[in-house]
Amino acid sequence: MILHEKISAQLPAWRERIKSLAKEHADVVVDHVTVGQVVGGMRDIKSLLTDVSYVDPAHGILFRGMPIPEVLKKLPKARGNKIPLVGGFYYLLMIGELPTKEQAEEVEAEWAKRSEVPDHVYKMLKAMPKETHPMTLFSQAVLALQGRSVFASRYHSMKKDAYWEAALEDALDLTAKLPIIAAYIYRMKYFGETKKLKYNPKLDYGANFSKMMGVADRKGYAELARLYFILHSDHESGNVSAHTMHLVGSALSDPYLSFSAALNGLAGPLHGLANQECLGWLLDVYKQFGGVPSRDDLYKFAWDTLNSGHVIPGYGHAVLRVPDPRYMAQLEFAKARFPQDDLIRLAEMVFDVVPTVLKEQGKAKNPAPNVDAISGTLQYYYGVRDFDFYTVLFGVGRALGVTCNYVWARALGQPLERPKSLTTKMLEDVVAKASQPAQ
Ligand code: CMX
Repeated sequence: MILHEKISAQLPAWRERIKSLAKEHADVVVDHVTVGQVVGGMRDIKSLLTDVSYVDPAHGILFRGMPIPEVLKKLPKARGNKIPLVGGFYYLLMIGELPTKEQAEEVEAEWAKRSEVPDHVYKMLKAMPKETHPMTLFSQAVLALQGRSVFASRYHSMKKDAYWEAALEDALDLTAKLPIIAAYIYRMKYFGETKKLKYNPKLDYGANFSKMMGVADRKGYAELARLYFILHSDHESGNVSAHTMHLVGSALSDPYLSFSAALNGLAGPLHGLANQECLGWLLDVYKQFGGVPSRDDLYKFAWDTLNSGHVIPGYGHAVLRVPDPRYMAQLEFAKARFPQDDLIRLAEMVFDVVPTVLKEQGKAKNPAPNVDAISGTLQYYYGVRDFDFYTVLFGVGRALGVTCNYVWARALGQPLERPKSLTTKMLEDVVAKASQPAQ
């Protein structure tokens, strides 16, 4: 298939580049590590390698070097739609080149062929207690597919050079099944529906997802689904979900094991769970003031949140230092389609007021909105109002980026990840030594 051919063609040159770096330049210093970084979550230490995406602190995410507006403009679209085909975007992430419409459709067709979810996954999901969090169900469903891993089944018979081909098979099989799995979790958990879902090969990834979700405005929601999956796909390699996928994959655990682990990281409140908290915060404002409040009331509400010891969800970022372009793309999507919606007007007002409040407080390094500040609001507009489901949507998108990274990590022979740790005493000794006057 097309992705296989294209990667094969690119591989010799990539392998040469990595070999040269590893063999001829291994001692060149890239970065230095401070005590603050060791005790502070390894923040900003330059120690991961990926070509799939890069987060520029001053501009935001670049997918294969392309900013979001360019991605949305240049990638092929299904007739009558404004948001690109997810299949074409996957091609871009995997291959690093813009696909033609035929190439995008080839990936879409590949997904349709591989989309069927085996019976035991449905049975397992149905057997879980009603109160199980949808992210737990999602992660379990991915794990339940692990028995189908081509990578795991070929592991003992294939050479290292061929790992990536098995990984690509798993990447396509896994991403193909996620719309059904996510939509099934939604229909089962919130509507008690347990009928198996079917992927329609005549529809693309986004349209299939929209149809299976059963939202009223199927066409509008298909556009949102495409946008949402594209925007949430990748954010370089250091964020918790991408890093988890990379770390677990570095042990040669197959893509199912690795992605299930990544989802467990995504389920954390400081990562993917934040989107549900953001919408909750907006709705709290809306409820408290019986509608969109005045700027002054919102200003006070934001300060009350901070004074009560809470963060303002959806604002701030570990790397970005500007408004997140993923936030901007979603805001533009909403303003082009439903500018008068109360929650969108409120989200815009929050964008105006909260950065001022955070700047006055003087703690957050970036007082601007991140991707999560508005994503739930858009789902809410289309009638998907079960907050705890939102991270599942994030997970479907995130699979696109992390599986590309997994395939390339195997293709380029990335080794087992194993940083070194110190004890507190050792770190104190480092500090004591550094503070001694030079002899
Ligand atoms: N509201 C209140 N305080 C905030 C804040 C916010 N939105 N963002 C940062 N701060 C505070 C931090 O809590 C920290 O306080 P302490 O020094 O008391 O610990 C201080 O400002 C410095 O933090 P930072 O270096 O600017 O930010 P971090 O890299 O530590 O954290 C993030 C980044 C996203 C976790 C943080 O901004 C935050 O908690 N935001 C709200 C939750 C959120 O939106 N999460 C989604 C992130 C996107 C994603 O990964 O999905």
